[in-house]
Amino acid sequence: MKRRTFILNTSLSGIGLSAMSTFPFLSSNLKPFNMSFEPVTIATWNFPNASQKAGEMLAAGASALDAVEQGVMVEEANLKNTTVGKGGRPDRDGNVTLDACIMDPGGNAGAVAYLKNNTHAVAVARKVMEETPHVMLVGDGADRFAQQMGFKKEELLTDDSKADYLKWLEKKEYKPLINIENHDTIGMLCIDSKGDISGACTTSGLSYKMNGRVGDSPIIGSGLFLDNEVGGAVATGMGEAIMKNVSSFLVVELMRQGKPPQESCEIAIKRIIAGSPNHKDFQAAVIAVNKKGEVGSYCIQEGFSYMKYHGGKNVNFSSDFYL
Ligand code: SD4
Repeated sequence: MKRRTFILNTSLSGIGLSAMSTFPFLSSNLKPFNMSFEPVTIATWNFPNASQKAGEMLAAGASALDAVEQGVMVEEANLKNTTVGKGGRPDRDGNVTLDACIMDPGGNAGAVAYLKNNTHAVAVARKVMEETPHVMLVGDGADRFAQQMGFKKEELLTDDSKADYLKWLEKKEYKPLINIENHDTIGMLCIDSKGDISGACTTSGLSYKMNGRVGDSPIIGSGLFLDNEVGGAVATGMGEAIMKNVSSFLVVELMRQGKPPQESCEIAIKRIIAGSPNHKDFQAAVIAVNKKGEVGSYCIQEGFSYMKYHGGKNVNFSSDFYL
């Protein structure tokens, strides 16, 4: 045993259950024996089935990585969700293209962008993380890789999303709406009973975007960032603003400096606002959790909410907002 590990294990023995919240800075390999943590799941918007799935998996002992993947997959498969997975609205040329990413407690990351033929973009992103030397695959390469990994080709445009698209074509007006009407991306963070954190973010992006457009959701640091020593953050809303400010990374770095998740989220959103004279016209939101399980959330416009599953309770909270 290394000397530092020995000292920590010795000095923490007997502290037991609350050791993680007392010593949130401990990395997995420095945690004392017999320590457990009450798992936490948080997720953007009001998707109770997704947070319930992840929360129940964590309660049954699943890893944060498995729980976060399965949790967001609930929304990818939800045909009523018009901004995630199958049933997501297409770009202006009628193509449904998905963006997703995932991170594990080791700081490993996988992402796909402009994925055209598979509902579960997050599962393909996980394969990129685990089966390739790369972090991100896009377009045809991502599609080919998914098929090589055994994912079956699917049609992502549904009868409903096709009907909406045909209606949109009548006017071809491109105006991102502010809240849920056009933003249902799911970003999720899970902390498991070992105190380890994982995160995922998955979307079909802005409805009727330009062909080829990729937003913040699959970009590590923008749509999602985490550090197992500190905590994690996920973002939703206008991807261009979030990317320009690398908002999820910023939130985690602020928490690293000791700021609580709520203050960290507020600073990150105010950074976007300060650089965007048109911020009244769009939504941007971040949620965050630190290693003590404390949660924060902030956004520009009223109307954003997030789910939290903790201690068997699955609750939707309205976010604080700027305007
Ligand atoms: C994007 N951030 O592609 C995503 C959109 C989003 O809820 O969050 N929708 O820009």
